[in-house]
Amino acid sequence: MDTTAKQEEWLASIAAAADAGALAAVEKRLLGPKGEVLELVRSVTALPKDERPAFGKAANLVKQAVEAALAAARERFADSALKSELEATDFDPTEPGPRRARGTLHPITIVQNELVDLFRSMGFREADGPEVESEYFNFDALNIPGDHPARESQDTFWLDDDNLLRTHTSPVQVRTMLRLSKHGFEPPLRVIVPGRCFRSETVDKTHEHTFYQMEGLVVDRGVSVANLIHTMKTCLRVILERDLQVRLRPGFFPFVEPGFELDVNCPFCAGKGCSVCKQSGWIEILPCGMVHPHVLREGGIDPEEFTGFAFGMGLQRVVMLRYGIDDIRQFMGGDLRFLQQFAEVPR
Ligand code: FA5
Repeated sequence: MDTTAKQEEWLASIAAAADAGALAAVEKRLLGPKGEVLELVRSVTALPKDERPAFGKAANLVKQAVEAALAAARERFADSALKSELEATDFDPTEPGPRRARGTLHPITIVQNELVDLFRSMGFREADGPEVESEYFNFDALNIPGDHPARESQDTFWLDDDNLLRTHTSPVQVRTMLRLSKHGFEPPLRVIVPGRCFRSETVDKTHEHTFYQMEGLVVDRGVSVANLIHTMKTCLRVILERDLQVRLRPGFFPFVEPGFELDVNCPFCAGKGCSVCKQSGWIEILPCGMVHPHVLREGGIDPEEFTGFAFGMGLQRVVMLRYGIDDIRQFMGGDLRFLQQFAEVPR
């Protein structure tokens, strides 16, 4: 059989196909189950043995040429189909694509990261605890029994009789001390606990139902109020990037003795009195104190041998002072115009 003539005939029928449908029909006729090209290849078995090698080789070359021509024709039709689709949709493929919007860190995260870095540089480590907390760790272990009036000041979201959404990060104090003493370790202990807290409060300019605190706890031999004040002042100076006036006044928390409230002079009115500081000229920012002996004992640490200090910083308040934000509701408001002002690239 003249394979060259056959090849020419088949290539011509491929070239003559006017569209993708016609090409598919040609392909079926040539390479389908009983296709003409395959029949040609198979016909080698009918030849005398000495003619087979030459014929087989020629038939395979024809098959390859047909396959290549079909592939090229398929591509041509695909290209022209895409082209006509593009023309119909008025799409300009040379235009640059849409720019992907880049997220930025939330201002609370920015300040929290800086605080964590600062406290790490002072030898603190980070600790964590559950947001769904037991009544025992949130209150009882912190020297706040069921009938204690201090419970009234922390309106609580109860989940059932024993569990609640933690109202502060202080429960992690006892959890951390217990973890340490359970394994036979002794202080020194220096931890910070950044975390989310919840209170069933009426939301206003300075109060949210969901807010962030950063707890700090230091336990060692001979820890004093002087260590506490120095640490707090260092922290505020670094994080607020200025020397604000601070004042320390007695504050009551059942889990510290003595307890303090560290206030800063209101930067929004320079202490004259405004709606942010509730006309007092001061913003309460850092409740703190010396860890109560009962709490050390709950954590498995001997209060005769060790003393400690603790603080519970309201993170939103620090962020508000740092950036001059006068309404806490902005943080959870989801307004991108507000959030994008703190454009810091995630690290
Ligand atoms: C406490 O939560 C104590 N656990 C703090 C503490 C820790 C005292 C260790 C002593 C030793 P207080 O309820 O004052 O204290 O809250 C601490 C800070 O959290 C407040 O100063 C305030 O900045 C912030 N905070 C409290 N409630 C809210 C709220 N509803 N919205 C936003 N911030 C709040």
